[in-house]
Amino acid sequence: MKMKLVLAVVMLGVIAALLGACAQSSAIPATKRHITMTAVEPKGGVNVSQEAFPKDALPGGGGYLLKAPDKDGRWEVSAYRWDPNQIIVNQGDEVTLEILGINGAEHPSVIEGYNINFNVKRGQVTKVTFKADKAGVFKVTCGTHQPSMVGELIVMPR
Ligand SMILES: [Cu+2]
Repeated sequence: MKMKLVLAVVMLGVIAALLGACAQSSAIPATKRHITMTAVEPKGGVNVSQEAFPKDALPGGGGYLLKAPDKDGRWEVSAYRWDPNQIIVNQGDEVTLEILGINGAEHPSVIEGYNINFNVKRGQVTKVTFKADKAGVFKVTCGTHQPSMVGELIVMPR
């Protein structure tokens, strides 16, 4: 009986803490956000004498690259990515994404749901500025490098 009472008190404490955390997050005022990102292509490689070349092809779409062994037996694998891949803002924030192209000639892209189109070119910074007025999860999709170059814009509701 005593054990159940202790458990109930602990549970109430946890619920109160969670409610407090929720109340705090909704109290964050809208603010200007400046987030730097990069378009990158992390790569790994090895010699067939150490690791066999994979038998299965990777999914198509331009995002994954699997290079067959060269004359010396070295093979490589890479994927195009946004870094970071998830951006979390609060509804009402004025957001600027500052995106540098490092790998890949260009990345014609869209923030779905916001219908914002932009292009990131190697060696150049692309700035995408918008008001995050719609809450939800929105894909940030590069049309050239699928399925790997899809990020998420997460807009937390007020
Ligand atoms: Cu791309």
